[in-house]
Formats: sequence, C-alpha cells, structure tokens
Amino acid sequence: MKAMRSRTSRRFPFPSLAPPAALRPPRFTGRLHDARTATAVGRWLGAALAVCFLTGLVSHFLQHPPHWLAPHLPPRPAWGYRLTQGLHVAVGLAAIVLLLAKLWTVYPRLFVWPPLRSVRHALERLSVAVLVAATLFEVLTGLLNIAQWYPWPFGFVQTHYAVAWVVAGSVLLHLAVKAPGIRAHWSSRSAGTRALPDEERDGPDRRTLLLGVGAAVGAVTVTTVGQSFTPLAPLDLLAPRHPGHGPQGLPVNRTAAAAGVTPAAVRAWRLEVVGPRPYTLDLTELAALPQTRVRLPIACVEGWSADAWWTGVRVRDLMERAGAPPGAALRVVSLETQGAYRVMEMGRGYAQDPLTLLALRLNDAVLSPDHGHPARIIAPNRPGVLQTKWVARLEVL
Ligand SMILES: Nc1nc2c(c(=O)[nH]1)N[C@H]1C(S)=C(S)[C@@H](COP(=O)(O)O)O[C@H]1N2
Ligand SMILES: [Mo]
Repeated sequence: MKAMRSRTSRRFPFPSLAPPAALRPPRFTGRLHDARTATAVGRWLGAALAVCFLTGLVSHFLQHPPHWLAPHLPPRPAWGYRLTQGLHVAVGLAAIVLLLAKLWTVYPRLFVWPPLRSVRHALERLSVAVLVAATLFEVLTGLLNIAQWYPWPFGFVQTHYAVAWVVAGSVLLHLAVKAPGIRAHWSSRSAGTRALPDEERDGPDRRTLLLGVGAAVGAVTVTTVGQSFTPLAPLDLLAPRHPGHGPQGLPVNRTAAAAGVTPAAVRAWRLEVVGPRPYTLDLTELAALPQTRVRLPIACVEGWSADAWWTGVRVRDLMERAGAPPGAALRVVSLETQGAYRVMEMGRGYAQDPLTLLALRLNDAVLSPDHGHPARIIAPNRPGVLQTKWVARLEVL
C-alpha cells in the first residue's frame, strides 16, 4: 500500500498535470514489469547485441576492407567466417525473442505520466526511443535479409551496417544512464541481500517468465541453427536454407539464369589472365594444369554454410604464370553481365594461400551451371558473396 502511494505521487507530482479521465493511462499491476526483470532479460539481450555487433564488424571488414587492411586479412582459420557469420545470424535470431521479452517487460513505461518531467527525463526517453527503433530496425532487416526479401528502397548492407553503430552507441548510453539500477538488480542474490521488498525478489513468476524466454530462444535456435551448424541440419525446420539442399549437395544463392550467364556465353568462354605476361586458357588447358583438392566451406552472409570438396587450379599458380610480382593482389571478373558480385578483389593473403582455387569441380563432379561452371573462386575464411562464380578474367594488380 505504501509502495503504491509513493509511486502514484511520483507519477503525478502536480495535480494540474493529471491527464483528463478519458486519457488516463492504463494501470499495470503485473509484477514482471519491474526493474529486476528488465535487468535479467536486458543483460542477455545486451550480450546478444554485443555478439551481433562484433561478428557484424568482422563480416563488414572481410567484405569491404579499407585499402590499408585488404593485404592483411587472414585467410585462416579456413572456417573463421563460417563461425562468425553463423553466430551473427543465430544470435541475431535469438535477439528477436529477447528484444520482444524486454519490450514487454518495460512497455508500461510508455504510459508514465507526465510523459516528460524534465530536460534530463526528455533526453533519457529520446535515447530509449532511438535505441528501440534502431534495434528493431536491425533485427527486422536482418531477418528479412536471411529470407532474401528486400521490401525497401535502401541498400541492405550499408544501412544495416550504419544503424549497427547507432545501436552500439545507444546501448552504451542506455547502460550508462541505467547503471545504478542495473547494479542494484544484476543478480537475484544482490537483490536478496539488499532486503528489497518482496515484489522485487525473484519469485516463481519471474523464474517462469525467464524460463519461458529461455525456452523460446532455445526453440528458435534449434530450428534455425542447422543451416550453418550441420550436425543440427535435420532440425532446421524454420531456417530459410538447408545446407544439403541444392545441385551437387550445396545450396545456390543466384542461379546462372538469374545472373544472365547463358549457355552460349559459356561455350565461347576462355579464361583470360591479365598481368605482366598475359595469357588465355580454354577449359581443357585449365584442366590439364596441376589440380588441387581442398575441403572448404561456402559461408553465405545470410547465415547458411556448408563444407564441400573443391578441385581446381591454385590461384597463386595462375598468377605466377602471368608474371605476378610477389605480394600482388587480384581482381576477379565474372561472365555475369550485371550484379553486385560481378567483380571481386582479393588481397595478397588470399591470393597466395594454397587453399585458394579457381575451382572446376565440386564434390568430385564438374561444376554445375548454378555453382559457377566453367570455373569459380573458392577461398578460405571468406564471405560467400566473394566466392565469385563463372569466372572469366583474372587481373593481377
Ligand atoms: N558471379 C557471381 N558469383 C557469386 C554470386 C553472384 O551473384 N554472382 N553469389 C555469391 C553468393 S552470395 C554466394 S553465398 C555463393 C554461393 O555459391 P553457390 O551458389 O555455389 O553455393 O556464390 C557467390 N558467388
Ligand atoms: Mo551469399
């Protein structure tokens, strides 16, 4: 009773500011819209957002390295990008559940009256509005991206990247503003020792809610993570991709038809290698060069990934034959006539790596048209978008 009265008086410090009856905010009597629950869910959400931010940075710098970084990108571990991007998407999906739980816990605060109490309060609410909007934007654009649906006029990659910084900044601000509350409510033990009122201690309600949120996160994860974590592939009922489904046992993101790579263009194909000693090769000549067989993943930025056996000619051998100086980088141009992935560059680390191939075969069979016939790039620790298909020209840089 006492607690209620003090809360009411805090909400309506001036009688004249009480809203008219018709606009009177709803009253929330549930015990789980409190700071302890918000902290308990918030720390998991915060951890998830941190993982998404860091793995997103990795993805960004592997895909769009600034020129000073490109030569130093590490081609090992070969499975590195598979791990970081698998985590990015899996944790991002889990974050959707955590974000909804967190918003449910705190949404009664939308009805706090008066809505703005002071300049400080106004700024705090503005920062929360930015935080919520930016985080919702990130998880929703990410979700639609893994489904390859782009119902918006802006570029996904640039916008998702830019707004990630807004989320990071507003999370830090939020943590700073809420630090005293977070400290007080961090663990049930600290809440207990501080002799909080009963309603703020962990009771069966809160434990049930947290268990429910945990179960929902588990369910979302188990039914989607199989798209990159292949031992769970049989369970990936909700994942947009199944790592084993596609020609030659591997998914296809863009088919030859979608890329405008016609059978006629493939028949006329010759590999052109441009460098100090330029040359061209037809497919028979390319297949007659020393072949290397490697096991490497395709790890798509959209979260699916799968290992496969690739056979082909080492890119560094092709470059050497063109008289490439040591440490040269490479530009790769596809037969594809348009599209964002027609031209790709790789720094010297990738170009020199013995695992980086101009592949002619996938799982011991000639590449199918959709996997890049006649020849495609496969390199370790690289985003799938850079594993250029239908390669027509290599330019030593
Ligand atoms: N030329 C070209 N290469 C491309 C693409 C493309 O659209 N055009 N898509 C890329 C993407 S996004 C991925 S994930 C991989 C998929 O390779 P796969 O279809 O052989 O599995 O190819 C990459 N190579
Ligand atoms: Mo991809």
